[in-house]
Amino acid sequence: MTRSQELFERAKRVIPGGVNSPVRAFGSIGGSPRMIRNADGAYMTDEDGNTYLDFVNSWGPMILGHNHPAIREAVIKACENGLSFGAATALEVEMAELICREIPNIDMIRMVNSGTEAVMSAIRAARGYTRRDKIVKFTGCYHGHSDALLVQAGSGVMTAGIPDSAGVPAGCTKDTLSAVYNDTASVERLFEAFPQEIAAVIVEPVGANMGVVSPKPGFLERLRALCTRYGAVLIFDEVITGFRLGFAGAQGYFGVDADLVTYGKIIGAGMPVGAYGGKRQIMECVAPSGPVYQAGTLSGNPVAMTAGLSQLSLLKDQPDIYTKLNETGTWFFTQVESIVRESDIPAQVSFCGSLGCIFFTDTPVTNYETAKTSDTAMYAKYFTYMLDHHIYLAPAQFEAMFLSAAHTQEELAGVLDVMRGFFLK
Ligand code: HOZ
Repeated sequence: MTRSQELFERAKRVIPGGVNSPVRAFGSIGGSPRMIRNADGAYMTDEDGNTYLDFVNSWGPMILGHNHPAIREAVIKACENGLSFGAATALEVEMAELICREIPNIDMIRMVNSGTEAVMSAIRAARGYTRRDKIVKFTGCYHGHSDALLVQAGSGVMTAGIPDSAGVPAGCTKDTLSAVYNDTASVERLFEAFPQEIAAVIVEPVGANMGVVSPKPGFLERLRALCTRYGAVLIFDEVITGFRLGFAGAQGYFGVDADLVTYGKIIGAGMPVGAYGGKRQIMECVAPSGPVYQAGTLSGNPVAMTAGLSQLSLLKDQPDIYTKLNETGTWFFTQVESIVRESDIPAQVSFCGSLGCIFFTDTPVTNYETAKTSDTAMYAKYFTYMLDHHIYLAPAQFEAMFLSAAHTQEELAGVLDVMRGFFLK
Protein backbone atom coordinates (compact mmCIF):
# COMPACT_ATOMS: atom_id res chain seq x y z
CA MET A 1 0.00 0.00 0.00
CA THR A 2 1.32 3.46 -0.89
CA ARG A 3 1.38 6.22 1.70
CA SER A 4 -1.36 8.03 -0.29
CA GLN A 5 -3.55 4.92 -0.08
CA GLU A 6 -2.84 4.49 3.59
CA LEU A 7 -3.73 8.14 4.28
CA PHE A 8 -6.91 7.82 2.21
CA GLU A 9 -7.98 4.77 4.23
CA ARG A 10 -7.44 6.75 7.43
CA ALA A 11 -9.22 9.78 5.96
CA LYS A 12 -12.31 7.75 5.04
CA ARG A 13 -12.81 6.93 8.71
CA VAL A 14 -12.86 10.58 9.80
CA ILE A 15 -13.72 12.75 6.77
CA PRO A 16 -16.87 12.12 4.64
CA GLY A 17 -15.68 10.18 1.59
CA GLY A 18 -12.12 10.75 2.78
CA VAL A 19 -11.91 14.22 1.24
CA ASN A 20 -12.83 17.81 1.93
CA SER A 21 -14.28 18.39 -1.55
CA PRO A 22 -15.97 15.59 -3.52
CA VAL A 23 -14.13 15.40 -6.86
CA ARG A 24 -10.82 14.97 -5.02
CA ALA A 25 -11.91 11.47 -4.01
CA PHE A 26 -11.23 10.21 -7.59
CA GLY A 27 -14.72 8.67 -7.32
CA SER A 28 -15.65 9.08 -10.96
CA ILE A 29 -12.33 7.94 -12.35
CA GLY A 30 -11.42 5.14 -9.95
CA GLY A 31 -8.19 4.61 -8.06
CA SER A 32 -7.04 6.34 -4.96
CA PRO A 33 -6.39 10.07 -4.62
CA ARG A 34 -2.80 11.20 -4.48
CA MET A 35 -2.12 12.99 -1.21
CA ILE A 36 -0.12 16.04 -2.20
CA ARG A 37 2.82 17.00 -0.04
CA ASN A 38 4.12 20.05 -1.85
CA ALA A 39 4.07 21.90 -5.15
CA ASP A 40 6.50 24.11 -6.98
CA GLY A 41 6.27 25.80 -10.39
CA ALA A 42 4.43 23.47 -12.75
CA TYR A 43 4.82 20.39 -10.54
CA MET A 44 3.19 18.73 -7.53
CA THR A 45 4.71 15.94 -5.45
CA ASP A 46 2.71 13.38 -3.52
CA GLU A 47 3.38 11.74 -0.15
CA ASP A 48 5.12 8.82 -1.91
CA GLY A 49 7.55 11.16 -3.63
CA ASN A 50 5.93 10.92 -7.10
CA THR A 51 6.07 14.18 -9.03
CA TYR A 52 3.37 15.21 -11.50
CA LEU A 53 3.12 17.96 -14.09
CA ASP A 54 0.03 19.69 -12.70
CA PHE A 55 -2.88 20.93 -14.83
CA VAL A 56 -5.29 21.53 -11.97
CA ASN A 57 -3.31 24.39 -10.47
CA SER A 58 -5.51 24.48 -7.38
CA TRP A 59 -8.45 24.81 -9.80
CA GLY A 60 -7.05 27.89 -11.47
CA PRO A 61 -5.44 30.45 -9.20
CA MET A 62 -1.83 29.30 -9.63
CA ILE A 63 -1.59 31.26 -12.84
CA LEU A 64 2.12 31.92 -12.24
CA GLY A 65 2.76 28.37 -11.09
CA HIS A 66 2.93 26.98 -7.57
CA ASN A 67 4.91 28.51 -4.75
CA HIS A 68 5.98 31.63 -6.67
CA PRO A 69 9.01 33.01 -4.79
CA ALA A 70 7.83 36.65 -4.64
CA ILE A 71 4.39 35.67 -3.37
CA ARG A 72 5.85 33.22 -0.86
CA GLU A 73 8.26 35.84 0.51
CA ALA A 74 5.48 38.44 0.81
CA VAL A 75 3.31 35.95 2.72
CA ILE A 76 6.11 34.96 5.10
CA LYS A 77 6.71 38.63 5.85
CA ALA A 78 2.99 39.29 6.39
CA CYS A 79 2.81 36.39 8.86
CA GLU A 80 5.33 38.19 11.06
CA ASN A 81 2.67 40.88 11.66
CA GLY A 82 -0.03 38.46 12.84
CA LEU A 83 -2.44 36.11 11.13
CA SER A 84 -5.86 37.69 11.61
CA PHE A 85 -7.20 40.84 13.20
CA GLY A 86 -10.93 40.86 12.47
CA ALA A 87 -10.46 44.58 11.86
CA ALA A 88 -9.93 46.89 8.90
CA THR A 89 -6.44 47.03 7.33
CA ALA A 90 -4.44 49.07 4.83
CA LEU A 91 -3.94 45.92 2.74
CA GLU A 92 -7.62 45.49 1.98
CA VAL A 93 -7.88 49.15 0.99
CA GLU A 94 -4.99 48.68 -1.44
CA MET A 95 -6.60 45.54 -2.83
CA ALA A 96 -9.96 47.24 -3.35
CA GLU A 97 -8.31 50.29 -4.94
CA LEU A 98 -6.29 48.13 -7.34
CA ILE A 99 -9.33 46.19 -8.51
CA CYS A 100 -11.64 49.20 -8.75
CA ARG A 101 -8.99 51.09 -10.74
CA GLU A 102 -8.18 48.29 -13.17
CA ILE A 103 -11.36 46.29 -13.74
CA PRO A 104 -14.26 47.66 -15.77
CA ASN A 105 -17.59 48.13 -13.99
CA ILE A 106 -16.20 47.53 -10.52
CA ASP A 107 -16.74 50.72 -8.54
CA MET A 108 -16.78 48.96 -5.18
CA ILE A 109 -15.76 45.52 -4.00
CA ARG A 110 -16.25 43.43 -0.84
CA MET A 111 -13.81 40.69 0.18
CA VAL A 112 -15.14 37.33 1.38
CA ASN A 113 -13.51 33.92 1.83
CA SER A 114 -14.49 31.78 -1.14
CA GLY A 115 -16.19 31.81 -4.50
CA THR A 116 -19.26 30.21 -2.96
CA GLU A 117 -19.55 33.04 -0.47
CA ALA A 118 -18.93 35.66 -3.16
CA VAL A 119 -21.75 34.34 -5.34
CA MET A 120 -24.17 33.87 -2.44
CA SER A 121 -23.53 37.47 -1.38
CA ALA A 122 -23.74 38.88 -4.91
CA ILE A 123 -27.14 37.23 -5.38
CA ARG A 124 -28.32 38.76 -2.11
CA ALA A 125 -27.05 42.19 -3.17
CA ALA A 126 -28.81 41.87 -6.55
CA ARG A 127 -32.05 40.87 -4.85
CA GLY A 128 -31.76 43.66 -2.30
CA TYR A 129 -31.04 46.22 -5.00
CA THR A 130 -33.83 45.19 -7.37
CA ARG A 131 -36.28 44.19 -4.63
CA ARG A 132 -37.01 41.12 -6.74
CA ASP A 133 -36.58 37.44 -5.83
CA LYS A 134 -36.07 35.32 -8.93
CA ILE A 135 -32.68 34.52 -10.39
CA VAL A 136 -31.73 32.87 -13.66
CA LYS A 137 -28.85 30.42 -13.81
CA PHE A 138 -27.70 28.11 -16.58
CA THR A 139 -27.78 24.33 -16.33
CA GLY A 140 -24.24 23.01 -16.01
CA CYS A 141 -22.89 26.28 -14.62
CA TYR A 142 -21.54 25.87 -11.11
CA HIS A 143 -21.58 28.78 -8.69
CA GLY A 144 -20.48 27.11 -5.48
CA HIS A 145 -22.53 25.14 -3.02
CA SER A 146 -24.99 27.66 -1.60
CA ASP A 147 -28.59 26.38 -1.48
CA ALA A 148 -30.19 28.57 -4.14
CA LEU A 149 -27.58 27.68 -6.75
CA LEU A 150 -27.46 23.90 -6.40
CA VAL A 151 -29.92 23.43 -9.23
CA GLN A 152 -28.66 21.36 -12.17
CA ALA A 153 -25.20 22.57 -11.26
CA GLY A 154 -21.94 21.49 -12.85
CA SER A 155 -18.66 20.27 -11.34
CA GLY A 156 -18.83 17.50 -8.71
CA VAL A 157 -22.64 17.39 -8.67
CA MET A 158 -22.55 16.56 -12.36
CA THR A 159 -20.13 13.63 -12.11
CA ALA A 160 -21.88 12.41 -8.99
CA GLY A 161 -25.17 12.52 -10.95
CA ILE A 162 -26.89 14.62 -8.28
CA PRO A 163 -28.91 17.21 -10.25
CA ASP A 164 -30.28 18.74 -7.05
CA SER A 165 -28.55 18.23 -3.70
CA ALA A 166 -30.28 16.59 -0.76
CA GLY A 167 -30.58 18.94 2.18
CA VAL A 168 -31.67 21.92 0.07
CA PRO A 169 -35.27 22.80 0.99
CA ALA A 170 -37.54 23.32 -2.03
CA GLY A 171 -38.23 26.81 -0.72
CA CYS A 172 -34.58 27.76 -1.24
CA THR A 173 -34.64 26.98 -4.95
CA LYS A 174 -38.20 27.98 -5.82
CA ASP A 175 -36.96 31.30 -7.18
CA THR A 176 -34.09 29.79 -9.16
CA LEU A 177 -34.97 29.55 -12.84
CA SER A 178 -32.84 27.44 -15.18
CA ALA A 179 -31.91 28.41 -18.72
CA VAL A 180 -29.81 26.65 -21.33
CA TYR A 181 -26.21 27.83 -21.80
CA ASN A 182 -25.65 29.34 -25.25
CA ASP A 183 -29.40 29.47 -25.88
CA THR A 184 -30.60 33.06 -25.62
CA ALA A 185 -34.18 32.09 -26.49
CA SER A 186 -34.37 30.11 -23.23
CA VAL A 187 -33.51 33.29 -21.31
CA GLU A 188 -35.90 35.43 -23.35
CA ARG A 189 -38.73 33.07 -22.49
CA LEU A 190 -38.01 33.45 -18.77
CA PHE A 191 -37.96 37.24 -19.00
CA GLU A 192 -41.22 37.18 -20.96
CA ALA A 193 -42.79 34.99 -18.28
CA PHE A 194 -41.47 37.06 -15.34
CA PRO A 195 -40.71 40.55 -16.71
CA GLN A 196 -40.77 42.29 -13.30
CA GLU A 197 -39.56 39.46 -11.07
CA ILE A 198 -36.06 38.51 -12.16
CA ALA A 199 -33.40 40.09 -9.95
CA ALA A 200 -30.36 38.69 -11.71
CA VAL A 201 -28.94 36.49 -14.41
CA ILE A 202 -25.79 34.73 -13.25
CA VAL A 203 -23.46 33.09 -15.74
CA GLU A 204 -20.00 31.62 -16.00
CA PRO A 205 -18.85 33.67 -19.02
CA VAL A 206 -16.92 30.59 -20.08
CA GLY A 207 -18.57 27.47 -18.73
CA ALA A 208 -15.77 25.73 -16.84
CA ASN A 209 -17.62 23.32 -14.57
CA MET A 210 -19.31 21.17 -17.23
CA GLY A 211 -15.93 20.73 -18.83
CA VAL A 212 -15.00 23.87 -20.75
CA VAL A 213 -17.75 25.38 -22.90
CA SER A 214 -17.15 28.70 -24.63
CA PRO A 215 -19.94 31.21 -25.13
CA LYS A 216 -21.17 31.38 -28.72
CA PRO A 217 -20.61 34.77 -30.34
CA GLY A 218 -23.41 37.09 -29.23
CA PHE A 219 -24.53 34.98 -26.25
CA LEU A 220 -23.06 37.18 -23.50
CA GLU A 221 -23.98 40.35 -25.41
CA ARG A 222 -27.61 39.18 -25.56
CA LEU A 223 -27.64 38.50 -21.82
CA ARG A 224 -26.37 42.03 -21.29
CA ALA A 225 -29.11 43.48 -23.50
CA LEU A 226 -31.86 41.45 -21.83
CA CYS A 227 -30.75 42.39 -18.32
CA THR A 228 -30.65 46.07 -19.29
CA ARG A 229 -34.07 45.88 -20.90
CA TYR A 230 -35.76 44.14 -17.96
CA GLY A 231 -33.88 45.93 -15.16
CA ALA A 232 -32.11 42.77 -13.94
CA VAL A 233 -28.54 42.57 -12.66
CA LEU A 234 -26.06 40.72 -14.90
CA ILE A 235 -23.63 38.77 -12.72
CA PHE A 236 -20.48 37.34 -14.26
CA ASP A 237 -19.17 34.53 -12.10
CA GLU A 238 -15.48 35.00 -12.78
CA VAL A 239 -14.23 32.54 -10.17
CA ILE A 240 -12.50 30.70 -13.01
CA THR A 241 -12.11 33.35 -15.73
CA GLY A 242 -11.20 36.36 -13.57
CA PHE A 243 -7.54 37.40 -13.91
CA ARG A 244 -7.07 34.34 -16.15
CA LEU A 245 -8.44 35.18 -19.59
CA GLY A 246 -6.77 38.54 -19.06
CA PHE A 247 -6.32 40.94 -16.17
CA ALA A 248 -9.86 42.23 -16.79
CA GLY A 249 -11.16 38.65 -16.98
CA ALA A 250 -14.07 37.74 -19.21
CA GLN A 251 -15.41 41.29 -19.23
CA GLY A 252 -12.21 42.43 -20.91
CA TYR A 253 -11.77 39.32 -23.06
CA PHE A 254 -15.27 39.41 -24.56
CA GLY A 255 -15.88 43.15 -24.23
CA VAL A 256 -19.18 42.67 -22.38
CA ASP A 257 -20.04 44.68 -19.26
CA ALA A 258 -21.38 42.99 -16.14
CA ASP A 259 -23.18 44.73 -13.27
CA LEU A 260 -21.64 42.50 -10.62
CA VAL A 261 -18.60 40.24 -10.81
CA THR A 262 -17.66 37.42 -8.45
CA TYR A 263 -14.14 36.16 -7.87
CA GLY A 264 -12.66 33.27 -5.94
CA LYS A 265 -9.27 31.89 -4.98
CA ILE A 266 -7.35 33.78 -7.68
CA ILE A 267 -7.86 36.99 -5.65
CA GLY A 268 -5.83 35.36 -2.87
CA ALA A 269 -3.23 33.67 -5.12
CA GLY A 270 -4.73 30.38 -3.95
CA MET A 271 -5.41 31.36 -0.35
CA PRO A 272 -9.03 31.16 0.82
CA VAL A 273 -10.36 34.40 -0.64
CA GLY A 274 -13.34 35.46 -2.71
CA ALA A 275 -14.82 38.81 -3.60
CA TYR A 276 -17.83 40.39 -5.22
CA GLY A 277 -17.91 43.82 -6.72
CA GLY A 278 -19.61 45.97 -9.28
CA LYS A 279 -21.66 49.06 -9.92
CA ARG A 280 -21.71 51.54 -7.08
CA GLN A 281 -25.50 51.78 -6.81
CA ILE A 282 -25.73 48.02 -6.24
CA MET A 283 -22.74 47.68 -3.92
CA GLU A 284 -23.95 50.59 -1.79
CA CYS A 285 -26.89 48.38 -0.80
CA VAL A 286 -24.46 46.20 1.17
CA ALA A 287 -24.23 46.72 4.96
CA PRO A 288 -23.17 48.89 6.65
CA SER A 289 -23.87 51.30 3.72
CA GLY A 290 -27.20 49.66 2.99
CA PRO A 291 -29.75 47.07 4.09
CA VAL A 292 -28.23 43.91 2.52
CA TYR A 293 -26.45 42.10 5.37
CA GLN A 294 -23.18 40.27 4.78
CA ALA A 295 -20.20 39.92 7.12
CA GLY A 296 -17.17 37.78 8.03
CA THR A 297 -14.30 37.77 10.54
CA LEU A 298 -11.79 36.42 8.04
CA SER A 299 -12.88 38.70 5.18
CA GLY A 300 -9.91 40.76 4.03
CA ASN A 301 -7.55 38.58 6.07
CA PRO A 302 -4.11 40.29 6.01
CA VAL A 303 -2.11 37.22 4.97
CA ALA A 304 -4.53 36.33 2.20
CA MET A 305 -4.66 39.95 1.02
CA THR A 306 -0.88 40.04 0.88
CA ALA A 307 -0.75 36.90 -1.25
CA GLY A 308 -3.43 38.21 -3.58
CA LEU A 309 -2.00 41.70 -3.89
CA SER A 310 1.40 40.26 -4.60
CA GLN A 311 0.12 38.02 -7.41
CA LEU A 312 -2.21 40.65 -8.90
CA SER A 313 0.60 43.22 -8.90
CA LEU A 314 2.88 40.81 -10.76
CA LEU A 315 0.14 40.11 -13.30
CA LYS A 316 -0.77 43.76 -13.79
CA ASP A 317 2.82 44.79 -14.39
CA GLN A 318 3.39 42.13 -17.05
CA PRO A 319 0.39 42.17 -19.42
CA ASP A 320 2.35 40.04 -21.91
CA ILE A 321 1.89 37.13 -19.47
CA TYR A 322 -1.69 36.93 -20.73
CA THR A 323 -0.75 37.25 -24.37
CA LYS A 324 1.74 34.42 -23.93
CA LEU A 325 -0.59 32.26 -21.84
CA ASN A 326 -3.47 32.60 -24.29
CA GLU A 327 -1.18 31.97 -27.27
CA THR A 328 0.32 28.92 -25.56
CA GLY A 329 -3.18 27.66 -24.72
CA THR A 330 -4.34 28.09 -28.30
CA TRP A 331 -1.24 26.34 -29.64
CA PHE A 332 -1.48 23.49 -27.14
CA PHE A 333 -5.19 22.77 -27.50
CA THR A 334 -4.99 23.07 -31.30
CA GLN A 335 -2.27 20.40 -31.22
CA VAL A 336 -4.50 18.26 -28.99
CA GLU A 337 -7.29 18.73 -31.56
CA SER A 338 -5.10 17.44 -34.35
CA ILE A 339 -4.14 14.36 -32.30
CA VAL A 340 -7.79 13.69 -31.53
CA ARG A 341 -8.74 14.12 -35.21
CA GLU A 342 -6.34 11.33 -36.20
CA SER A 343 -7.68 9.04 -33.49
CA ASP A 344 -10.49 6.45 -33.62
CA ILE A 345 -11.63 7.56 -30.18
CA PRO A 346 -14.60 9.94 -30.52
CA ALA A 347 -13.62 13.19 -28.83
CA GLN A 348 -14.07 16.96 -28.93
CA VAL A 349 -11.46 19.45 -27.74
CA SER A 350 -12.96 22.55 -26.21
CA PHE A 351 -10.91 25.52 -25.04
CA CYS A 352 -10.73 29.24 -24.38
CA GLY A 353 -7.27 30.73 -23.84
CA SER A 354 -5.47 28.75 -21.15
CA LEU A 355 -8.56 26.71 -20.16
CA GLY A 356 -9.58 23.58 -21.98
CA CYS A 357 -10.81 20.00 -21.84
CA ILE A 358 -11.49 16.92 -23.89
CA PHE A 359 -15.03 15.54 -24.13
CA PHE A 360 -15.24 11.90 -25.23
CA THR A 361 -18.19 12.23 -27.60
CA ASP A 362 -19.07 12.66 -31.28
CA THR A 363 -21.47 15.44 -30.39
CA PRO A 364 -20.25 19.05 -30.50
CA VAL A 365 -20.53 20.38 -26.95
CA THR A 366 -22.29 23.70 -26.40
CA ASN A 367 -24.18 23.19 -23.14
CA TYR A 368 -25.00 20.86 -20.22
CA GLU A 369 -27.02 18.34 -22.27
CA THR A 370 -24.35 17.93 -24.91
CA ALA A 371 -21.55 17.86 -22.30
CA LYS A 372 -23.37 14.97 -20.66
CA THR A 373 -23.00 12.89 -23.84
CA SER A 374 -19.32 12.51 -22.97
CA ASP A 375 -18.23 8.96 -22.17
CA THR A 376 -17.03 9.37 -18.58
CA ALA A 377 -15.63 5.83 -18.52
CA MET A 378 -13.33 6.82 -21.40
CA TYR A 379 -12.35 9.98 -19.49
CA ALA A 380 -11.43 7.72 -16.55
CA LYS A 381 -9.14 5.67 -18.82
CA TYR A 382 -7.58 8.82 -20.24
CA PHE A 383 -7.07 10.32 -16.77
CA THR A 384 -5.46 7.13 -15.47
CA TYR A 385 -3.16 6.87 -18.49
CA MET A 386 -2.04 10.47 -18.04
CA LEU A 387 -1.55 10.02 -14.28
CA ASP A 388 0.52 6.90 -14.93
CA HIS A 389 2.70 9.16 -17.08
CA HIS A 390 2.96 11.69 -14.24
CA ILE A 391 0.53 14.21 -15.68
CA TYR A 392 -2.09 15.35 -13.18
CA LEU A 393 -5.43 16.32 -14.75
CA ALA A 394 -8.74 17.11 -13.08
CA PRO A 395 -9.96 13.85 -11.54
CA ALA A 396 -13.41 14.28 -13.12
CA GLN A 397 -14.70 14.83 -16.66
CA PHE A 398 -16.69 17.99 -16.03
CA GLU A 399 -13.81 20.20 -14.98
CA ALA A 400 -11.16 22.27 -16.75
CA MET A 401 -7.50 21.77 -17.55
CA PHE A 402 -5.63 24.90 -16.40
CA LEU A 403 -2.37 25.98 -18.02
CA SER A 404 -0.06 28.27 -16.09
CA ALA A 405 2.83 30.56 -16.98
CA ALA A 406 5.11 27.94 -15.40
CA HIS A 407 4.35 25.32 -18.08
CA THR A 408 7.12 25.46 -20.66
CA GLN A 409 6.77 24.70 -24.36
CA GLU A 410 8.99 21.62 -23.87
CA GLU A 411 6.82 20.29 -21.06
CA LEU A 412 3.68 20.82 -23.12
CA ALA A 413 5.28 19.10 -26.12
CA GLY A 414 6.02 16.16 -23.78
CA VAL A 415 2.34 16.09 -22.73
CA LEU A 416 1.31 15.97 -26.40
CA ASP A 417 3.58 12.95 -26.89
CA VAL A 418 1.89 11.19 -23.99
CA MET A 419 -1.53 12.06 -25.45
CA ARG A 420 -0.44 10.56 -28.77
CA GLY A 421 0.31 7.38 -26.86
CA PHE A 422 -3.26 7.31 -25.59
CA PHE A 423 -5.18 8.43 -28.67
CA LEU A 424 -3.09 6.89 -31.45
CA LYS A 425 -1.88 3.63 -29.95
N1 HOZ B 1 -15.63 21.90 -7.46
C1 HOZ B 1 -14.29 22.31 -7.64
C2 HOZ B 1 -13.89 22.42 -9.03
N2 HOZ B 1 -14.82 22.97 -9.93
C3 HOZ B 1 -13.34 21.37 -6.96
C4 HOZ B 1 -12.76 21.99 -5.79
C5 HOZ B 1 -11.71 21.15 -5.08
O1 HOZ B 1 -11.86 19.94 -4.97
O2 HOZ B 1 -10.77 21.74 -4.61
